Amino acid sequence: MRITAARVIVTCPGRNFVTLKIETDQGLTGIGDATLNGREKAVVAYLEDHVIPCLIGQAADQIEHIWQYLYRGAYWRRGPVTMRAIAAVDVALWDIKAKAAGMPLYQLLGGRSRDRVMVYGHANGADIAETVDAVGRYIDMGYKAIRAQSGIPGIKDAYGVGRGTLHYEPADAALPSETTWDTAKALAHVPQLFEALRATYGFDHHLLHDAHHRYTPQEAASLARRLEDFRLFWLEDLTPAENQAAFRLIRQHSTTPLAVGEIFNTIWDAKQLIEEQLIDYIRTTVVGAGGITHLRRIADLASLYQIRTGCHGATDLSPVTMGAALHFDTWVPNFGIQEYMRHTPETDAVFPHDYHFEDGFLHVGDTPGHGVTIDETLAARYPYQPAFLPVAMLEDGTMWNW
Ligand code: GCO
Ligand code: MG
Repeated sequence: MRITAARVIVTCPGRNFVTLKIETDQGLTGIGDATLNGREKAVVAYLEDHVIPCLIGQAADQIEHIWQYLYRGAYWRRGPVTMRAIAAVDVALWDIKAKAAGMPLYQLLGGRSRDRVMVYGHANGADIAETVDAVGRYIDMGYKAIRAQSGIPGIKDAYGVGRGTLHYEPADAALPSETTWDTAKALAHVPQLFEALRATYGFDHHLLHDAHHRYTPQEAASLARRLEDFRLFWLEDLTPAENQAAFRLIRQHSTTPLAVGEIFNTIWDAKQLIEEQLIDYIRTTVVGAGGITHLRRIADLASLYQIRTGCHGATDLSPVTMGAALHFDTWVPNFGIQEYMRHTPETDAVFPHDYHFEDGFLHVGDTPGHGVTIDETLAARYPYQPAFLPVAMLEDGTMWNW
């Protein structure tokens, strides 16, 4: 089975998505997600100019060879653009292989390790009272695990606080919007949020929090320690992880479980964090790190150290990534949790899929392939809209980590 054609489909049913469709001489097709939030066109150009020409004529069933061809063969390795392009090819080829086998993708990976996949949703509010109410709504919807973020007095547009309740979208403007950050205010506020949540709902649900890379290692250690009594499922991205050794300081001071990795591209970004057991959950997902082929290597390394997966699942990862991730989650032995930010009905209509949510869990479908398709006629009705992620600044104008 040879690859005869491949093309990129860009659509914006409320937000931008980049999808690669691969066609074969057997009539089988497959799709993969290549969306890189706020930098979509860079991946489109990389795919169209540098990847697709190399794919035509290759054997569609040689997924590993094509992966190595695009990774080693490019000479220029890693990086979010390259690895998302590779992921799109990889997922489309797994989709084709599973269709050819007449099996859902999780069967090709080795079959089920579980019946269903626990997910967490995003509850947010302008202040603590609103977030407490939002968490209650997620509990009512059946969620077992909920991420909680709230506005912080004195901080303009604190990370994670949406404008709508369910469909929070950070990439919201044609140029980056400016938000502010103040660590002292956040450190005083976040423990109050979790105190209020535990006082209201008790300890029967998992609670999570995302610090979005804002703290220094020392500040991160102090926050992790102060949150211990509220028994979080995890505390995410406490400090930027380019310096993996920075997590030693946090680890020495707290037993709060730590999650990192949504912006990692390869196993090398996580190697020290995993080998020194500096984290508890690895957040990298299919589209972020070169597809199923590479993500399973990261998960296997993590499993040696009892580190579990917690795949990134924000709305900027399309339903194609969510579908592929659910096959991965259903198979991976060291599964932890899956993030699930719901897509809008418009997005769901462009990407028909066979997974479904029930009682706090996502259930993978049994359609051959990864179970997600694209309605190209509908997709064409939603042209690309420029949208950047915000930037964050301190009060004096110093650039900070968004
Ligand atoms: C998360 C993330 C997202 C990111 C977004 C950026 O934990 O879900 O931090 O909300 O900010 O994916 O594109
Ligand atoms: Mg995050």
